Amino acid sequence: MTSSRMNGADLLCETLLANDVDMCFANPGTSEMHFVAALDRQPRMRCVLGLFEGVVTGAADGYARMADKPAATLLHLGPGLANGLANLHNAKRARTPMVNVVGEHATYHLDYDAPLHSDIESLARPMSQWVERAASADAVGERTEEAIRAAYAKGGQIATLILHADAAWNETTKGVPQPIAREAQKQPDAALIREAADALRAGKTTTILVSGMALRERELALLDRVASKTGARLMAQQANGRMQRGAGRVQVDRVPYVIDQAVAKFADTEQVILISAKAPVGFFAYPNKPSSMLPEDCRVIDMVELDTDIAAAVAALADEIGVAGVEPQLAPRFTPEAATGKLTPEGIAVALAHHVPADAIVCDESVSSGRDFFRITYGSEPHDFLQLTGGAIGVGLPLATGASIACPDRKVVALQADGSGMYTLQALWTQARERCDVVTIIFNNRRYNILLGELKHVGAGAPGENASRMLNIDDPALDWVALAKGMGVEAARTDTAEGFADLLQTACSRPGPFLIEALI
Ligand SMILES: Cc1ncc(C[n+]2csc(CCOP(=O)(O)OP(=O)(O)O)c2C)c(N)n1
Ligand SMILES: [Mg+2]
Repeated sequence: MTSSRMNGADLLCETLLANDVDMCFANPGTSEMHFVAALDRQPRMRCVLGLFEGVVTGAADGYARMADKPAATLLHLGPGLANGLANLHNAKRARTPMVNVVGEHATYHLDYDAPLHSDIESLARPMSQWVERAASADAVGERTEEAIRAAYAKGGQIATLILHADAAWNETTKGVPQPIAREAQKQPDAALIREAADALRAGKTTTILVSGMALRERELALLDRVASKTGARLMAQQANGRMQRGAGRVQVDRVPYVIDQAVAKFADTEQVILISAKAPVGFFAYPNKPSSMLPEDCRVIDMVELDTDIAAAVAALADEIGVAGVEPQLAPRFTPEAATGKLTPEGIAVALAHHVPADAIVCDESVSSGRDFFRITYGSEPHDFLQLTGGAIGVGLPLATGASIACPDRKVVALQADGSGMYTLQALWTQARERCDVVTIIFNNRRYNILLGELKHVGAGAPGENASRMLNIDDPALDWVALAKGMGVEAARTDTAEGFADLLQTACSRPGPFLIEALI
């Protein structure tokens, strides 16, 4: 592309590409037409359409978690952005880097209060760490560079660039952009590493609680050796963006979701060392239960700041402790005995342990059905595990779609609760269109099962007529096979453990999207 013919939209596209952002998940409108035209002139940019903005932002999240680099999204003014916010919230919680481009009216059109006009900044800010406008074609390049820098900063952030239509369509005087120099990650703070090491050597009951980049295979192996040497317990945060697990890797448990179980886990913990993790708190408050899961006098050492090079910090801690000669304890390949009879969540987990292929990506939004998954699959083939991170349901199917687009050679298995799946089921259409290699398992219990439990936990008693109608989704029953087929995804249904194992094995051994409706 020659600079003389570039408009602001071209400059945006070229700036993204110059910085290796070559994936754009989109749902455009009129104000973004010049950006769409610019994408058309630049075949190096891959564009994937989502039929709802929650699919767009969730897919961008899944993509970045696997690609370790941001995708761009294209969203239509305030309402388009607003439709995508819940999954931006999840992405923010996962520390996913992302560059959102939100179209906006031409600068001079704002005065007319046209129907789609809204306060975009106010919508963007809660779910974005960086929000700016590009109001002229010449400003677009610099703003885009700032957005990319912001996306990579502090371990991964959401950057939202508001692009005025006239900034997109006017010609720019700027030339073809060069890649920007990104800020280097901070080296670990030697004093903090020493403080953590001293604590580990103090003979106290200690948990090393990890998340983020500390959940990669190599870092977990090092931390396991640190834990073995010092007698500490290694544990993962309850919800994590990405975790490497399975046979040949360290077996790491997560903080339980259920408050009583979590409090019990930490009951005699005297110290917690946080590595890229947060001190554990209840997902919600419950009457007469604590908000923090840690005992009151538990010492908390936060070993790394957000923008620290986590791999370097873990290596420094291992050095300081001295782990030479300590072998990591790696999970052996292990498959539980095959399940039989009526299909249960446990039976599904057993089949996963048998049939999920090596190097798969497992995306988990199984909500109440997935609680035994870890225990049963420690010895499954090694895989990456991506989770719902911000509690805003409706990320599972988009997440799997984005992960598959980032890693087309790997099988993706989506564990999807039925109620949550209905939020963004349009992702199945994108999977079919992009030929994504995704096996979706719908845990069809025909209810918001977790909420039936929560009703009890908050002390509200048994559900009556109105409560039942808000927690059961069985009338009419959703036909997931028909829904999937309607969007171009092959599907089948089963209610037995044997039938499920057969379907899973078949689905895992053929390419392309497939959905299994598991009646549990
Ligand atoms: C965006 C959003 N809306 C609503 C909720 C409240 N909520 C939590 S779980 C849930 C239903 C879960 O049902 P399902 O996905 O079928 O999982 P199950 O509990 O049956 O395992 C709802 C509505 C939420 N967490 N996020
Ligand atoms: Mg359900």
